[in-house]
Amino acid sequence: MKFNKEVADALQAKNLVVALESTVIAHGLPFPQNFETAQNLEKIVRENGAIPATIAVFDGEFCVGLNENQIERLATEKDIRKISRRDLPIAVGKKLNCATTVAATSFIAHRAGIKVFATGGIGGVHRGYSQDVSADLPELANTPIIVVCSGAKIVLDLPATREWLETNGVCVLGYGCDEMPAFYSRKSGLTVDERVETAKEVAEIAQARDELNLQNAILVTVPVPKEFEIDAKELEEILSESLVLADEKEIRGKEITPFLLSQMSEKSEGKTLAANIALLENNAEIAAQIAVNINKG
Ligand code: PSU
Ligand code: MN
Repeated sequence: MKFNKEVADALQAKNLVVALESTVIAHGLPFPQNFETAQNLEKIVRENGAIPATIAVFDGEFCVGLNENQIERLATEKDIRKISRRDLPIAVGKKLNCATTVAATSFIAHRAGIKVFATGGIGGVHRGYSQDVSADLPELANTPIIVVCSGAKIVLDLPATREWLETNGVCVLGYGCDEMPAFYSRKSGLTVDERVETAKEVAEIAQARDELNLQNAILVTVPVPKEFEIDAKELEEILSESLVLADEKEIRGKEITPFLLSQMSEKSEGKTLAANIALLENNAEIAAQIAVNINKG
């Protein structure tokens, strides 16, 4: 594991570090928005009093905290592999360059001693193909970290994903909301386990989790900022068209999300992309505030 100096110092002094995911940069957003967003997320974490640690793998080394050149490589190079837990030995053994999913980022961040991790949407149970369950879910069930997100990726079966989290002991908090957000939409009809209003409450709940020695993640779900929300009906339309297309082209497994995201962005004239960036930025801000409050506790 390789820490950049800033992250190493920040972890040693206190624990004012927020982990950031890299798959969203390499495979979730198009260039150049991916590069700009990755840099902005780091800036937002800093402005809110914490140190950002974007996590990725270069030459088979787990990098915790990247330099600008590494972020640029993630945003531009074509052969960056999207890796989940199952790929970790391959990434290290074959000295690959990789972007880490929520599962792989959580794995590395937790082992680095980082307590808070911000992302856009977690993986989950796929629609119409319920054998495809993202490795994000079992990772969250077994990693005591705080993940700040806007729910699960919209392309998934959200009710099935919600059930999975409940069965497997992942505590789902609604940050200023009573329903679990549905990524681009603020509502899903699905409940959260508790509504919270402040970063301080999240820090207190996380502290209690640790005292109870529970090994599950806490999922802090934050709705997309209102002005970027996309009407659920409008979204459903473009999503089902994109799903049909994916099926026709026989796109499966880890290729499916990047394909659907780019299709939806095209069909919505960039609205889904703008919403995705807005929620990522908002989540980074809240994650930093949570990190600050954990350190006050
Ligand atoms: N949510 C998005 N875009 C993404 C992802 C999530 O809006 O690119 C990524 C995350 O890295 C997540 C991964 O961990 O997709 C899950 O992929 P899979 O379903 O293949 O496990
Ligand atoms: Mn999957």
